[in-house]
Amino acid sequence: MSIAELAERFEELYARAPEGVWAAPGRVNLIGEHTDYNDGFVMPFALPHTTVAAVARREDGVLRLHSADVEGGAVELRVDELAPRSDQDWTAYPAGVVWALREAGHAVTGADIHLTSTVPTGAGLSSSAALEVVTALALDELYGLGIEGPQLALLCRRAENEYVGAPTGIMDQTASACCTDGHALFLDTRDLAQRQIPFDLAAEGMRLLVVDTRVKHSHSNGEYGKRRAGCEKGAALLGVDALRDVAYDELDAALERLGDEEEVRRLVRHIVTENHRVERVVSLLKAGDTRAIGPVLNEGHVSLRDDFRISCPELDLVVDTALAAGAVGARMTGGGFGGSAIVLAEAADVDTITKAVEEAFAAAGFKAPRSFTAVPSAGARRLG
Ligand code: GAF
Repeated sequence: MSIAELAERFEELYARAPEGVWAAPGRVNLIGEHTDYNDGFVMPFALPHTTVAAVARREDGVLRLHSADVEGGAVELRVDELAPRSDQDWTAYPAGVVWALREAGHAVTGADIHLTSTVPTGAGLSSSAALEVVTALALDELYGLGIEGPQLALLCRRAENEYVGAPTGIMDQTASACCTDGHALFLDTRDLAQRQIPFDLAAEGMRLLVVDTRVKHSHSNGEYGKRRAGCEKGAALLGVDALRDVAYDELDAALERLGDEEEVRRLVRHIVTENHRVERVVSLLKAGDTRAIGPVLNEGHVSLRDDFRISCPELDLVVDTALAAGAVGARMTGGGFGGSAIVLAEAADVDTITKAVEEAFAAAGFKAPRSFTAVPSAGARRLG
């Protein structure tokens, strides 16, 4: 949908013109999974897929939300009655942002919002973060709040953690708010220090495929929270603030100290080795050795599958099939239990790999997967 069409539909819905149109992207994570609530490292990049919102302020305390992608009329809420809720309806994300802004002391007195999104939902590509960040950016600008990207991301995480009730880390919101075209974002989730790492696969004759297994994942099903609690238990048993504080070369000693806490040992091993993998990928990319990140991605998948235990047969099948068909590297990406896998491949092999994965899914009786080539794209911005 064009900006003009979105604005036109806004006028039909709300009988006035929007004050502006904003976009925020979904993301794919190259490496660094489940490290973001352990004060660790992550390395996502923004997708070209975005949530686009036409927005106008209101002064009467009313928040009206409408999505072109969902049946039905606008949902009307009162900003002073917003309170944490546990349903996962799409309106919880923008409403949660308004709630978080007001909790932080910003005098947001209402808004009319009409939006549409090309970010696949339930595919582990951060459609919820895109929805939060586009709302936050629009309201930040319209109300003149002057909140910078990283702070905007923190506010959106608060909406997700406290209003929606999903115990996520800071990666997705930061990726949507702060990524830049042609780069992956190396983020230290402890102090939120960022580095934009050039990531231009096309220039090297390579591609990064995203394969959506179409197994819907959900953060609220409890498994994500269980992993998080297990990591926190590990940090407590080891006497550190967060698992980030366990150095890679101290891992064996740390595992020994955990004795027969088998499950915690596995979680700790994943987090410590995953942080190390992010650092390795950063060094390899800096050295221009892009193909060498393939085996690091593969190790990441094995660690998520066997230690963190958040893969599923469909994700494993994408990874195994892609590697057998000549991929340079492959792994599941995002929160796990479904969603998407990424496949790093030579451009010339993409069709063969895509076909092999489709055939393997058909042979296994799985739903047909959906694949696309991911190009590192811009973060949240005003469109008009
Ligand atoms: C989800 C969460 F929202 C992120 O914070 C992160 O933990 C990710 O899963 C796993 O790396 O996307």
